[in-house]
Amino acid sequence: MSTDFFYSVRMRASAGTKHLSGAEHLVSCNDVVKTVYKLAERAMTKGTSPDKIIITVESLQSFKKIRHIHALDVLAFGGMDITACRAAATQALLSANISKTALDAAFGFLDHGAAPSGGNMRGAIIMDAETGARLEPDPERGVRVSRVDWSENIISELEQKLASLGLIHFRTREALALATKVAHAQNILAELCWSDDHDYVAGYVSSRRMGYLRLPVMKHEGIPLGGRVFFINGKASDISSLIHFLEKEPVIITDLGIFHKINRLSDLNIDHV
Ligand code: WAQ
Ligand code: MG
Repeated sequence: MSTDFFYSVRMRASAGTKHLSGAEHLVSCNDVVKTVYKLAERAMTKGTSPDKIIITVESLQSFKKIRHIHALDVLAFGGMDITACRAAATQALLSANISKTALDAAFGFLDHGAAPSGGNMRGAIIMDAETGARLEPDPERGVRVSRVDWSENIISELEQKLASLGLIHFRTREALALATKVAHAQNILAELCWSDDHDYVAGYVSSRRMGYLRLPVMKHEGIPLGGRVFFINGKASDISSLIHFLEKEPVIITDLGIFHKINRLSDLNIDHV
């Protein structure tokens, strides 16, 4: 697909210093105005009235091609408590060649607030999958994934398939898009994530090979901490092109994977992960 007529339309709403909502779509020039309206509406209907809404429209003309990718398969765990979810996450990540040292470091950061000043980062940690060293240039901010969107043609099927697994929150759709882009980066072996919202305890572990393992309880209710860790096996010298891909290069998800429900850890056939 030519990108001559593609734009990124991004919205950020805030009240004082508090971030209220944000979203981004990649659309053809014909849909820019419609999308600006849609995002303004979303900003205005989130409960708290924003002091400020910033909508940015950027041409993607400098990118010769928009990359089209397939969504990760979704494997949704049900009926599991925090201990079982974390055990499943650990087992899956070990099988993706993340070391125990790196895993312990990653869980520690997400449990205690990954920003050096305390609290959540806005973006993600990039971690050496072997040593657990943090490689993101700005550990306070982290790396912000953007420029990824669902093709309009598959949105309704996506929503239907997620709903068939009982997943109806917009967060799942957005996290699956983000995880799909991340899993397509060179050097990234896997991702670990859970929400920083105190009333949203779900998270996931993902990679291109194992898909999106949706874990319903990755932390205790009421904890306002979470984050994302991208585990890499590359050298520090590759970091800037990795960050460029994650933050800047446009990617559209044009096809869906399979959607499965999993009820026990043993249903996850780790040999095939
Ligand atoms: N790029 C990189 N990291 C990000 C981004 C981004 N665009 N957005 C958020 N983060 C990091 C940041 O450290 C946040 O503190 C953390 O991730 C969590 O963000 O139902 O809601 O938006 O299947 O709270 C996962 C389960 C929910 C969804 C994830 O994340 C499901 C979620 P939140
Ligand atoms: Mg959040």
